[in-house]
Amino acid sequence: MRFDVLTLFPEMVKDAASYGVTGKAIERNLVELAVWNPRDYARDRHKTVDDHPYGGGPGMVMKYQPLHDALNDARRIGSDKTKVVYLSPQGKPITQNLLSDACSLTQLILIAGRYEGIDERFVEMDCDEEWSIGDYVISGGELAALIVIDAVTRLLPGVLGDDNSAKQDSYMNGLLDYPHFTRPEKLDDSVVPSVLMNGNHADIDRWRLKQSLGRTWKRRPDLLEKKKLSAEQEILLKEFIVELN
Ligand code: 9D3
Repeated sequence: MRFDVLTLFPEMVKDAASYGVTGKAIERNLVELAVWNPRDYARDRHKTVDDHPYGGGPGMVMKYQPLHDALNDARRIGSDKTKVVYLSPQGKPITQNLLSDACSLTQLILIAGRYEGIDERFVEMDCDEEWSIGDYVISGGELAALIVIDAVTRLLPGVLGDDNSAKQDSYMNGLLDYPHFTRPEKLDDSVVPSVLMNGNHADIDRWRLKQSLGRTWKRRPDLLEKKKLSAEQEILLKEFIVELN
């Protein structure tokens, strides 16, 4: 899998991706990351990449030509399954399912905008999809591109240990995570739940699943409404609710 990011801040993307899971995946050649700066494709001597919006109004808009020429170079790398995605607040909200589907691509080209946005004709003519990271405002597409790169990379074969990916499969599936504890056993008056100290792994699994169900019920009821619970899960959630009272 390769990621190509069109951005006015290429170092921001390269640097941030060099840490942790994404950094390791790049080092191990499990993914490739290249950045393309539209400014390198500007044709005037001031290397202009933005201009005033037609119709007036505040801010600036990224010009078509530098984006188009940068994208053509990114495409010239050549890959059999390429998608071009513009990251914007107007996009389809990103979900784990959308990102899972992206894993079957061999090249994902991400367009990070700055200023008020980009010329709409680039979205229409050059991009395949428009994605958003959620209903809040950030200052440009770079952090959104990094989120996509991070979340997709974690799903690629060989990136996470077997241990971790199995866990991801069972718990990612529509429930929030259970609480975690490590040493020491006692912090002032707060102690680790005793079930975790007894070494009974069936009890521990049941407790964790109950916590996951209970937290999801309390904090994200929207997730539970979408999910069909098994008979055992229904019982555990009822127990959680009873134990609350
Ligand atoms: C405050 C400016 N807004 C005027 C109504 C428009 C606006 C333009 C550009 C808002 C944000 C941005 C920059 N945002 C992104 O590039 C972006 C983004 C986001 O802000 N929210 C959620 N997902 C994304 S993906 C890219």
